Amino acid sequence: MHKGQPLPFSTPQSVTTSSSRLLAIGRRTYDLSERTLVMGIINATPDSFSDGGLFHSRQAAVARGLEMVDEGADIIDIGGESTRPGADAISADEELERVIPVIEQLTRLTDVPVSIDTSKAVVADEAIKAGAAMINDVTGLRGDAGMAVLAARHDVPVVIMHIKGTPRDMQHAPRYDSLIKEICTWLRESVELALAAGVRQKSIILDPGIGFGKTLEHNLEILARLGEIRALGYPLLVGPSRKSFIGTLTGGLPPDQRVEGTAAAVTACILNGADIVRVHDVRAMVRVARVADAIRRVRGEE
Ligand code: HH2
Repeated sequence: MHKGQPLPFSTPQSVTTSSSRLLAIGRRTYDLSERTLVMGIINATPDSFSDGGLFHSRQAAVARGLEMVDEGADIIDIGGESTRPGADAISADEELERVIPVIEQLTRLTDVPVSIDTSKAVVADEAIKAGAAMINDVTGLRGDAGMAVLAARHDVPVVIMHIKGTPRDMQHAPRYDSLIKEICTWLRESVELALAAGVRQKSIILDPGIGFGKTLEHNLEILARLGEIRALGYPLLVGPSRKSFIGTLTGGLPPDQRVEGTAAAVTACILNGADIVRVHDVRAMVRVARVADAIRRVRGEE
């Protein structure tokens, strides 16, 4: 098995060495000290800011998932509820109807792990039963009191993302006295909540939540100071892909024309310590990640 390929779990290669940082997701174990993982985004929604409506049909979502696998995705993240600023919440039934058939079909066709992007425990539960192997919760386990226990019960990795407010109100003039300190304190509290519920330490991944209750300046400060968040000691996931701060910085380009801006942000993420990047443009960002990883390696950092 050559470098860069996922290691099958429980083979001799997957034994932890002092320099490896292993993350087991479903049937795969990734060594985060080797390279940055690329998580491909599928929004099975009619209204997502970046690709709304494109993958609303089951067939289109599954086809895009398989395409992302070919393009080199390490994880496929499937969400059924848009979290764009001002988005309306939807019912659990509607969310389940959107995501479960896609997860069932996709996990039958690939062993690249699927993550469920939801803040509802009942959706995460059904998604895992349908084949998902990871939970991505944009409320950092605070949106649903049952989420932490559910993650512990299924013993799956969980992404704890920072958000200030709710998707409905998060962009109404967000203010921080000390941005990075407040994010770190908030994430630490969610980690405590997870551990108290029985989530294993090695299953926790942190995310500063680009665009979730943050201004343009906040997003830039987070990207520049990611190392301070990574110092909390957990793998770091960052999701800058096609977000509005990139549109603003590039003269108001619409989401589908933000690929170069996303490439710059992904490079910054990797050079500043991201372990996983969550992106729409998988083929392009896998290439970006390989170059940024090579530069990071020269600096002698994992
Ligand atoms: N961003 C979005 C959704 N989920 N999860 C994590 N962990 N980190 C993120 O930055 C993140 C996320 C928003 O982007 P997108 O999924 O493209 O849009 P929408 O929420 O409108 O579906």
